[in-house]
Amino acid sequence: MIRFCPKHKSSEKMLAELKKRLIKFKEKLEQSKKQKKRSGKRGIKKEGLQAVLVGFTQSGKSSIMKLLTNTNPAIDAYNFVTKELLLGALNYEGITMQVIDMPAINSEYCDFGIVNTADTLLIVVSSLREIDEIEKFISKTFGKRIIVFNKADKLTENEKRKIESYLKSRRYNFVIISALTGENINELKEKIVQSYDIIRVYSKEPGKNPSERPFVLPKSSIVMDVAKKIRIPETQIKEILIWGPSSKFPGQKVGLKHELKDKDIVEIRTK
Ligand SMILES: Nc1nc2c(ncn2[C@@H]2O[C@H](COP(=O)(O)OP(=O)(O)O)[C@@H](O)[C@H]2O)c(=O)[nH]1
Ligand SMILES: [Mg+2]
Repeated sequence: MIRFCPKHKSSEKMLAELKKRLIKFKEKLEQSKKQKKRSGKRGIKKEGLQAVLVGFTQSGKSSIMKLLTNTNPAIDAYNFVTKELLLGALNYEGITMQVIDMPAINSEYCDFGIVNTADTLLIVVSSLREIDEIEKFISKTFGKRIIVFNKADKLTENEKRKIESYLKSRRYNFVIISALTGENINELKEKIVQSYDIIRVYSKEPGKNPSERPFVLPKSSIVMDVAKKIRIPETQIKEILIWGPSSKFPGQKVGLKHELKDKDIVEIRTK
């Protein structure tokens, strides 16, 4: 429009206005370019089930990351060693989950875009007062929370009991572990799985052992959902037998609408 605007006295005002708008527009363009660069730097796509390790420096996040996943993060007695987040896969009983080792929650490197959207927060502490401190940083999160009290190897039995009863009284979902000795690491893995709204269901063929890998289904799934996963058409089904938490007795016969529970075993017999 500036180019086509007639250049004479009566259009001066209009031309000045247009030039002002052009400068503003260029500024905006520059800003949005910068923003794109910034957010593109650490674009990690959320895939499946995601847990993120949060806590202060030296609490043992990277040591736990190493135990949970196939990664090899830097672990040090220096503060703020982790400056970039690290992505790893946790394989547990046939389920694959994403775990993220996040730089210290109070450092500029902490990515709250990820912390705020994670399914599960692993709140790593080695003293009780850290919990309240961390909670100030995670008010905008919606993931389930697990307090991971680390460095249990440094505690006496008496200290452990006191910490346990405090955490119970606060109704925290917690686990007391040691990344050094590996104490309670499996309990931690189990708690991570249970924090997601999923159930594990094993299928079984007549006369055979249950499958090694479970089907991972949303909570309150029914037998029909498993039949769909195995691609057995409804009309082909003769009977359904069930073992595990949702059964009244081992090998109970149920219908397609039977609601499943975590760790159920289902046998679908066809005609
Ligand atoms: N005694 C003991 N030391 C630990 C444990 N976990 C981590 N540490 C030590 O604590 C320091 C910080 O560990 P690191 O995993 O780097 O913590 P981060 O800063 O939270 O990532 C290192 O010197 C570790 O060896 C544990 O369970 N017991
Ligand atoms: Mg670290």
